[in-house]
Amino acid sequence: MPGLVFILNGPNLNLLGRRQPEIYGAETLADVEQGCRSLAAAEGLEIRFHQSNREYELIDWVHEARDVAQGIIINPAAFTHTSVALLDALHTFEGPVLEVHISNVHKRESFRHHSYVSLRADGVIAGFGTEGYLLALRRMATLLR
Ligand code: DHK
Repeated sequence: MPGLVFILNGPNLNLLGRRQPEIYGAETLADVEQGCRSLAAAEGLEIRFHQSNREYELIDWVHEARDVAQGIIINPAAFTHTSVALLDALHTFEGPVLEVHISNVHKRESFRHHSYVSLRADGVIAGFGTEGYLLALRRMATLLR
């Protein structure tokens, strides 16, 4: 399918809106998905939006994206800082990969400053709140044009 983008979300993001709202904001992941769906329609893109607390599920979606998707937007959440396996999976994907963090990870604990995923990502957005997903999707539309 032309213009299909996977938007993948890692652990604890299912609690968005209820989890440390002073850091991650009041929007829920369903709100984020809805915003992404509206923008994707306006940009002529299709999206598949997924969240999992399990590393292997995120890896399996990256593998699935290899066959059907043109781009990946990923907020790996805590797996950002720990997962060589997710990095390796993303290295097998040929299209653009954009990494999103809701919070400004560089303003937080030092263990959040390093990202394995950034070794593959074509662009990184951090600290723009949930609006970061929309910015990433706009950039993805440009890259896939
Ligand atoms: C989300 C998380 O769950 C954290 O583990 C990351 C990221 C930051 C975010 O800002 O979206 O360190």
